[in-house]
Amino acid sequence: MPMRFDELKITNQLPSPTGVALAVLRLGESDDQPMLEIARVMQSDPALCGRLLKIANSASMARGRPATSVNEALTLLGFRTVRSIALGFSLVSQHCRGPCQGFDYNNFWSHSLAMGIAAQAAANRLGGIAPHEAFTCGLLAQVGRLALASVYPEVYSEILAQIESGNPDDLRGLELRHFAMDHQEMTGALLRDWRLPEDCVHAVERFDLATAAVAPATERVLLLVRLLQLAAQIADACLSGAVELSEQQPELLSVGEGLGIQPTGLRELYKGVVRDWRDWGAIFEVETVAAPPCTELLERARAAGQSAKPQESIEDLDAEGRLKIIVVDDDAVALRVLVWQLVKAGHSVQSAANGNEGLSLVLAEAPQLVITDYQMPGMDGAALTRALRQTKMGRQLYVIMLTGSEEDETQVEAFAAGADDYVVKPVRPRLLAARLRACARVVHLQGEIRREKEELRRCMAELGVANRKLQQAAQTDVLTGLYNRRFAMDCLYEKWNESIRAGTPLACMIIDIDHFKRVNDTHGHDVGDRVLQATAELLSSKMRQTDVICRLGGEEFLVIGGNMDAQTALDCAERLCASVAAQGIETTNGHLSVTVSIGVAARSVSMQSTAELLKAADQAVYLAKALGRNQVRCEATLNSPASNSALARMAPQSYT
Ligand code: GH3
Ligand code: MG
Ligand code: MG
Repeated sequence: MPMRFDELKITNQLPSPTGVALAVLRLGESDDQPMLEIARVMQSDPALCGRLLKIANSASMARGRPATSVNEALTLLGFRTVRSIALGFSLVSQHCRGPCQGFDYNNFWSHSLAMGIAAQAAANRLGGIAPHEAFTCGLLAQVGRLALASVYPEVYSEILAQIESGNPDDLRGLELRHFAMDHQEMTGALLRDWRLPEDCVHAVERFDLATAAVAPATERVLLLVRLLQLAAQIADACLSGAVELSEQQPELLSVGEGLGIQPTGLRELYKGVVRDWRDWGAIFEVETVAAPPCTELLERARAAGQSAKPQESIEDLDAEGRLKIIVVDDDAVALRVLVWQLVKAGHSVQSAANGNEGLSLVLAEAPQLVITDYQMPGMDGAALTRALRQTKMGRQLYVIMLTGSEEDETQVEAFAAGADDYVVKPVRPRLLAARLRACARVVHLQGEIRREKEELRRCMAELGVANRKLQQAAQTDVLTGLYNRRFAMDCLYEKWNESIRAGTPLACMIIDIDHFKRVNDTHGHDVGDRVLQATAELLSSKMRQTDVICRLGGEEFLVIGGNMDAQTALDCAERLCASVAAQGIETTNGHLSVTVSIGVAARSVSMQSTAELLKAADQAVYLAKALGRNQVRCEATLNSPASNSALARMAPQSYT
């Protein structure tokens, strides 16, 4: 029997952001959030902070000095981008694998990430749509597929197998047949649930439909739809392993043209996307499959038996300021002279006789400086530098280009390829020494930045752990391990607002142990404590995971049932009441048993606040006590004649 979205939501199997991502999402919409508040929230998740820093410093984002703190990353990226990243990262990390066997989770995220990056790059180019918005839309444009795979793992697996084996029905057709809902609709529902902008929701709901053009939509939505269609095509190309766009993607070229992007522009855009996709893939821990030339070379070097081991980062200078250098030159004599000069100056030097050999050696050895000749047969100095700059290690390298002439054009080309400096041949020793000092200063500074970053990361990790512990302690009741009263009140307030916003029911119950004072008086306080613990354990074991149970104080507990109506709460309370009465508790004074009285209340339209809801539950407990204890009462029974006379016999008292 197919379920509706809100029913599916209760199953708790739908993908949803958690932890810090959820907190960041709740901080709101605008870019003028107080930075300190956002940074405070973010810092409780060191892993997320680390990734943010990486993204802020990634090739497509970095401007000048690298960001070394969360605050800087926030300023650089803007709150809304950070919000998208947190959301994406939270989803990817929770759903990088799952129960649906036929669903390729990694492929899904790899494609989604490429779509996000492509949509962002296209939005950057075209204007009209904020790039962070395009990124979120692209990343999540097909999240409904993940949701269906999560909720219906077996059936979805079968559907995917049917498509593989050539079932003429398309994926959406099969989804509709089995779930009365297709993944586009599911995507829309999820994005709406996460409160993403309505335009984004409309766009993801229709980007993949043949009817996209027919369904009425605003200009902005139509533009977003086109961006997503382009992004989907680009993502397909990325996953096919294409390093560059070719005529083999005529469909892609024509979608690009529809958006006014000419083939050359599109090729440029694609290159950028592939680069960012690989960078971000590493950050999000999603596999990306393209094989750019440098990886191939690395593989070749490995196959040739060299111990190619690309290193994460370059080591700092050693104590004497000695640099680890690789020199690449096809001119054997010039090479020997230069190596000799460098060794004499105290550096550690290795050499290669051509570009390809040089690339393999650099990737394997991770030096601090590469000095390469510009003009070489095969891979020249510029190509070598460009290939190096595509690798993580190569981006941090200092590269000096040896040029044959001082002509402007040659130097401009050397810098364009990514060189940090140049030296004109023949190399004059004093000039080279001066250049090396500049290089040493940069290497040293890089080392400092890296150490600061590591220190910061370590501090953030410690802070995160301490924060989490503190937060947990501040929310927990020590005796029972349940949430405490403070948490209960915050949580009730949140659920109250959520229930009003979403128009869903909300119930709560106050559970009070009967004649508990007698337990203390008869058996002592320790036994009383044991009874409290055992009752708390029983209550938690009987509730749904989504219900929140807390100790209000003394021998009183509160259960908050989000999305729970009055009748469900009553049934549940009856079961709890019977379970407690039936439970025997092992104590140092032998076997004991207790009973509870439960007051149930549900939010009604006439109620103005959580205080009124609690008061109704409190009065219902009071009534249960008056009517003889070991029973459940709800607010609706409060004004019956029987209850009025029972209440009249009781002394005024409150149970909260
Ligand atoms: P009723 O059925 O009307 O609820 O009677 P009662 O005895 O349960 O209620 P009353 O409020 O009179 O007594 C509650 C007792 O709970 C009094 C207090 O000493 C005891 N108490 C409160 N906190 C703790 C605790 O942490 N440990 C123990 N052992 N007893 C506690
Ligand atoms: Mg009591
Ligand atoms: Mg009490």
